[in-house]
Amino acid sequence: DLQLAWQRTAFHFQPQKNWMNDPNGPLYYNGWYHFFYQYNPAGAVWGNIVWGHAVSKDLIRWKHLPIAMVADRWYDFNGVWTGSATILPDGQIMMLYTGSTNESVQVQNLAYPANLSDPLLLEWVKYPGNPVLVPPPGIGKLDFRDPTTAWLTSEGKWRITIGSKINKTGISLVYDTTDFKNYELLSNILHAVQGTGMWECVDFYPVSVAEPNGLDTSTNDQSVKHVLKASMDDDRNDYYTLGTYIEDNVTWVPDNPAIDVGIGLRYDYGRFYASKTFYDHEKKRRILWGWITEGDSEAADVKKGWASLQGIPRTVLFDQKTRTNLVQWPVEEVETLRQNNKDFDKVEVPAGSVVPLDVSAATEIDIIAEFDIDKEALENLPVSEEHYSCPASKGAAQRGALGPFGLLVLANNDLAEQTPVYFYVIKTLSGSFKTFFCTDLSRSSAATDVFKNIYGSTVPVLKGEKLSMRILVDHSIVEAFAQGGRTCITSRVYPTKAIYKETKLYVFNNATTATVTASIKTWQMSSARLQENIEETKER
Ligand code: DQQ
Repeated sequence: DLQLAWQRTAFHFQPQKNWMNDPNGPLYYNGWYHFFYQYNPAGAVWGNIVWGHAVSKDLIRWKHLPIAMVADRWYDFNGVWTGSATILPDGQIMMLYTGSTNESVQVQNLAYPANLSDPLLLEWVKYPGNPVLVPPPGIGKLDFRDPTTAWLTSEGKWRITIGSKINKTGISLVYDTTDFKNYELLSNILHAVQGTGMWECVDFYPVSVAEPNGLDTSTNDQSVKHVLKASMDDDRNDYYTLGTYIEDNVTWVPDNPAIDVGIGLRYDYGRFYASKTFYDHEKKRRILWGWITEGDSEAADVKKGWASLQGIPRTVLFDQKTRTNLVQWPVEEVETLRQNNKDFDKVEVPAGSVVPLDVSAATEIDIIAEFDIDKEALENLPVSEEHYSCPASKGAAQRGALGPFGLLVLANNDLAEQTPVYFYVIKTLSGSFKTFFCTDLSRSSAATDVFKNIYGSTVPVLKGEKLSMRILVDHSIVEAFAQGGRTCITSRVYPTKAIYKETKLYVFNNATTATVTASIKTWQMSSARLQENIEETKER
């Protein structure tokens, strides 16, 4: 089936076949980036979970390795679930992961490389004393999973946190250890938020408020804020909040309780779940991996023989301009795939128009676009909907004075299929502007069995800044970043007509009054997988 075959990506991480979910234990060791992931070796649906493993020199071109850990002990018999790596100062690697036992109890286990002088870390040993942690009193047997990377306390102990819930309150438990084998449960919890349900895949790390680089997980001084992230099992989204970690109290306090974990900011307003960061000490950056689920039917996944992608790894930094959010940006290495640059300088896009962009291929493309709104329109903008929201709007078809405008990706010739990625600007009752960034899947596919959400949220725009977006399109995935990565939207798209040579790119402006001027740079992306590329070429 040509349409299903087209959905496989050219430069996103995915196993050769079958089901994948959460990123696990990412780390940099001895010249290689290691990536482990939740994997079903037996099919394209969730189940039989083991740890897949791959390595790369650049986070983009991956070499698949044998499965790192299988479910071969009573304490992980029902699955080798999610975990995190800690690299000790002496170079040892401690891998803590959740096992679902033969009785489906969630416990934490320790594993380590059999041979640290093997840079590929092919073989993993499970500690004979496993499990190292079982659900403590008061915690449900099914509510205790996904240990974090450990960080050092000022006393020199290692500290981890593990997500859970009590009734409907999401919480994160804290343990101290010196050897990763014996643990002390602390009486304080790191944080709790009522009504948020089970916290999966908690992540906890410092960001520098002063420097444009990432920080080792143990860094803790006056120049940091701490990010707490939880993956909400109830609504399947990753929420993060900036705050302060108070070591003595073993607690973390959000900067703004109104946007606490599970209430406020999301890493991504599309599909993005169970994410995890690690510190890349080689390049002094913190890198975020996120699992990108499918938005088609399970039957389609079974038919194509695979399900899920990982997003392009992103560098994460505190936004020193707004000071209210993080910025996320695709790792710079992805730019090594860029070729055939085409620039479209100052394209006038009058209200209500669509302008084709002559790029030879638009299925594997990196796009950067900047928009200027004509001044008069901005000044004369009437006060509009105080309560615009991407998901609650009519998408790119809903016209306002100052938007929507942006790009139509994965579009075909007659625009029967199109995925608009756009800005929508309103003037609020107080007279200030508010900018929204959205992706509209409602016309993305003629297929009826795929999700057609309208995704998005607000994006902070500071005085004097142009509106800018970056979009990575790779067959069935579209990753969109606004204002340098303040707001991100990842979508899965399943066109039936806008595929292969029929995939086109347009700039559009569906505002009722304002003309926008767009400056757009595009690059065709070469494949990160040489072999698959040859196959695909044959197919065409
Ligand atoms: N996936 C794992 C769990 C985790 C969940 C099981 C999140 O450890 O809580 O595959 O997607």
